[in-house]
Amino acid sequence: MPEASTEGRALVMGILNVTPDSFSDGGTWFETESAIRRGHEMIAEGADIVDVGGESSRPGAVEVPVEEELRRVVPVVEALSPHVRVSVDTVKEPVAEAAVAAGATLVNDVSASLWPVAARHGVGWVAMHRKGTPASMQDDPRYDDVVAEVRDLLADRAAAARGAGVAEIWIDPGIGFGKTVDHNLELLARLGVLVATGHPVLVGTSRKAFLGKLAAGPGGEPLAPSERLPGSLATATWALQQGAGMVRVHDVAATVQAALLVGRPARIRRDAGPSTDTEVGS
Ligand code: HH2
Repeated sequence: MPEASTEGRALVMGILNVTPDSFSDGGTWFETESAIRRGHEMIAEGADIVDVGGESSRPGAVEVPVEEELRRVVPVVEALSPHVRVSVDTVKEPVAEAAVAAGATLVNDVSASLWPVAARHGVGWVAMHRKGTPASMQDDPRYDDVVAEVRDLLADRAAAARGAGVAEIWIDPGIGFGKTVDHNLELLARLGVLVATGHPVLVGTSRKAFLGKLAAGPGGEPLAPSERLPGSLATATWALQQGAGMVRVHDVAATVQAALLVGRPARIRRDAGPSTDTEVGS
């Protein structure tokens, strides 16, 4: 199971939304040709996996009919899968099936319910936690203990998938899916609880709303998605340092650069003792 790239860093999954309405890149890669071009760009930037999605899961998103989702996703998966590992971001079984037939080898499933598809075809599966549906999930979500609830659901689903014969299972806390800012922060703070399940952990914080709110400060105007790169990098780096094996991001080049650094200072100190290098700015 691929939990590290050939460079010894954690994996970076690049987000490719072939949608008109995704919260950050909606409309940008909606045409098949521009989506394929963006996929190749992400490969050049170092993406280990390209995650192709044809339906937004942002709060309030409108459901896309199967035929339309297939039209968006399948040609892009077909074009990219000879060049890079491709995952399909869908909650619909027929779309997952068609994407796998077109070359996807990982089903990225925000509903944590499509493991039978992965089992049937011998591909990997990402189980993400969410509470509610896009229509309602941000209406006052509540938990007794968000970390325990997320861990228990994901561990149950992963056990079912393992029992069905799925060999590669990732778990994902589902940052922003039925969670307040504090829930997201608690999940990040105690990510080790998910890592301790023994399943590889995927985390997606990229450009999400809580980063815009936190950066604005109390009473401030939330930052737009395009202004959230610093928070995206900080939280991706944090997640990798806590033991996540993969991060899902819009900004592939910057994240690959950050991921290369994770754990490196500690390794250098351990291997070589204190540095005497005083070089500055070069
Ligand atoms: N977040 C989004 C979509 N899919 N999959 C996983 N495994 N983890 C996530 O955190 C996750 C996900 C939402 O982000 P995005 O795809 O950028 O937006 P939209 O749903 O509006 O297309």
